[in-house]
Amino acid sequence: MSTSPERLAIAMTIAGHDPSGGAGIVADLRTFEELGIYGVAVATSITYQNSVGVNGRFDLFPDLVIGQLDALLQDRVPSAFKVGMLGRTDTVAAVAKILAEHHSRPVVLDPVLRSSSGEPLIEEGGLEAIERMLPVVTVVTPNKDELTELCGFEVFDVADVKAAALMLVKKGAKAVLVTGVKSKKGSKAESSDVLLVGDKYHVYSGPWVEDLSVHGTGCVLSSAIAAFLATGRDVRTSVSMARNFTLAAMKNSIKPGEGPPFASPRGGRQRRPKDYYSFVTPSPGV
Ligand code: PXL
Repeated sequence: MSTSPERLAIAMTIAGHDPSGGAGIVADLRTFEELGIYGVAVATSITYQNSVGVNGRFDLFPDLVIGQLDALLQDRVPSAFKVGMLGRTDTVAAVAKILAEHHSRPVVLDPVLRSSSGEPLIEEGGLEAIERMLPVVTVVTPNKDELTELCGFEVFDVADVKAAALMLVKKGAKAVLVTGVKSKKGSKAESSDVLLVGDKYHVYSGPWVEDLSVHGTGCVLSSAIAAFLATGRDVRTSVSMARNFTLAAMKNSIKPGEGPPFASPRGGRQRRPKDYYSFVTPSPGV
């Protein structure tokens, strides 16, 4: 029997569309699905990209974004929201206003400013609008570069990151997860993620892998946190489980194009009858 509508956990992503599926709403929906959560998706921008890079983008007008969002919310309020690329500054404000009306549901914000290949994914002025959104945010997940832009000073080590994360909590976020901070343990380089929940810090460290340029990790991580929050888990548990999920997605990355590999939400788990099919030359006609 199917899960009754009242009991079905739903997660909503509000983010850009990356047609190659490496990032954006496609990667978010794959993540929700893998974690047993029914996903719904509001597109904020159509990006023109493949695995190599971003050719361009068209940011949807706020009315188009809010139209999608309102339709979904009139039917059912999701158990958790994930917010990613928003494109336009006025879209950031419009989305923040609606989320404020649903403040009993957790919101994970991935403050997307640029693509992995360095193209801007938000209008000028968007950064300030994202900062104003923090009071409705449960967990904000900047990488080191996004954190630098959000807090206005360069962050180098775990101590700087802790101070910068505290600034974001003071601006209203309930928790901050900073990813990809390079630190040293003896002579070995480490990659650390720093979580600040309320006034408590948690540092997760692993070996630094120099050439680990896997695309879509930020999208998978933030969606996985939203998916675990949607099941009623607390922030610390959700972040910890989502980190493990994302590490598996990175280790089992997939390379569907000429550019860097993509994080694979399936994370090496087998699918029957077999994994992705190999390409065969299709025969013409029937
Ligand atoms: O990886 C950040 C990101 C997020 N969202 C969308 C993107 C990208 C990177 O390209 O296209 C839609």
